[in-house]
Amino acid sequence: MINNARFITLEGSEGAGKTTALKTIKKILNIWGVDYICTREPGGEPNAEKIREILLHSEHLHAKTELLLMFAARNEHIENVIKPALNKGVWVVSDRFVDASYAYQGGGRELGYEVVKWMDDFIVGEVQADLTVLMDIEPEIGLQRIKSRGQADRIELEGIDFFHRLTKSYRDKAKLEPSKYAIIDASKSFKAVKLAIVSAFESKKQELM
Ligand code: T5A
Repeated sequence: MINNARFITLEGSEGAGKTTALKTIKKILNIWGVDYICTREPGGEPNAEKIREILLHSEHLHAKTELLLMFAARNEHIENVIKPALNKGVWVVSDRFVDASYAYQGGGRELGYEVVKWMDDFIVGEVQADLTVLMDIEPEIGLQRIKSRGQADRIELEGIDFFHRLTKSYRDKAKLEPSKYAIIDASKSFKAVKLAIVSAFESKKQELM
């Protein structure tokens, strides 16, 4: 934490409902009277958005290139958006952050935990999330939900084993620091998911405010 501002991240496999969850989080923060910005990864600022294009729409990328580009985009995002906001006392809500690299590149691409941890220490350092909302879902359900959306990006085209590995990595990471996480059963109905998020934020309110 820098000043009193808090850093909240939203994570989960494809189609877990992060975009939908973000709407609920915004409503909660509005009720709490918090000054906040919403951002996303990969992206969130001009250079990082250019890197996002390469990441999601290149025909092929080597796993190590993918990892390096994720962290290159993240460095721009941290230095130009996240740190300045937190330093001004503005909360930051990011749709994905470093846990996605542990899950997708460490787990999915099988680069392993240690290499991502090294990059995390080097690039993210102390700018760690105060709260990570993990939208936990079995990949088959999430992928079914996004099937009708049309053109899939490069990562969405991976096989089911990739998504099983990344789902496990998300869960394993959350076990390392359980108090930092709100794990939401994202397979439930819209209403049940919304209630679970509201309840998780209520129970963390004293700690965060
Ligand atoms: N990536 C990212 C890495 O590999 N490493 C990294 O370090 C980082 C930061 C980003 C990609 O980059 C990868 C991960 C991703 O593959 P993106 O376009 O930003 O790509 O995609 P996602 O973040 O995956 O976002 P999605 O739009 O795919 O998923 P969401 O936001 O989780 O899902 P959402 O809310 O759009 O919902 C999907 C569908 O499900 C329905 C919604 O209406 C929607 O149709 N839905 C529900 N249906 C039934 N019940 C519910 N409870 C529902 N909730 C939502």
